[in-house]
Amino acid sequence: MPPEYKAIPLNPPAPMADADMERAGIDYLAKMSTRHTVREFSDQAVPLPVIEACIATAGRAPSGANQQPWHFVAVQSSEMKAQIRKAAEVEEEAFYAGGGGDEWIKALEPLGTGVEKPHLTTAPWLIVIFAQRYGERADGSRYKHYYVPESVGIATGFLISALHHAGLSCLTHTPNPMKFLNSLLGRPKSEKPVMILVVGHPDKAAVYPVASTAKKPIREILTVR
Ligand code: IYR
Repeated sequence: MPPEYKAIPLNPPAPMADADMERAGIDYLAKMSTRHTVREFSDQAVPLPVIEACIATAGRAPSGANQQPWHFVAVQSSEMKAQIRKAAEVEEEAFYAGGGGDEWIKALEPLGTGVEKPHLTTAPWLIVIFAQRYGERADGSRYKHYYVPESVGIATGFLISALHHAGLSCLTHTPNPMKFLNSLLGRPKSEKPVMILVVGHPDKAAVYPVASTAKKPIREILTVR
């Protein structure tokens, strides 16, 4: 072992009985099956500690070489949300006017998306997720980050799951391109914005697309060898 390697005992809990494991797996499936991406949010406030706890959970995700190549900006400022909405809608206008290409725009039809993004100003929080393409030391020198998209994807999954567990809804929003978020939020050019998570309570009249209920069955997504 290299001299840098030090380890501490895991001290795992007693293994669960097979039937309890299955129950727990099925219970979690039931819980996650009630998660739906929504586009209509209530303006009801959500306290910062809730958001902090969920982002701390995202920070527990595994990552390439434990480099944790992510940064989250939680935006609650109305002015900033309005700026993000304005910039995002400019880009969506170009996208839906044909910039996205016919095939892409057609694929989105069953999901009811469009240019208008009122949720960007209604929801109490926008969490902007940045991927750190490389690391920067205090002296400004750079070091490589490994498996950045995979790591940030896993952390985002943890975050979405934590938000749902805390009783909140979210919408994964990806205006394209998103470069404007660096200057707006003062993030360095080493970071690439990958997603805006719109977070809050759903509006009482929120709906979700019928098309989104068509999940691939386990037999299609799983092969056991
Ligand atoms: N960014 C656009 C388009 C969009 C793209 C995908 I892929 C989606 O799953 C949903 C929307 C928008 O937010 O409308």
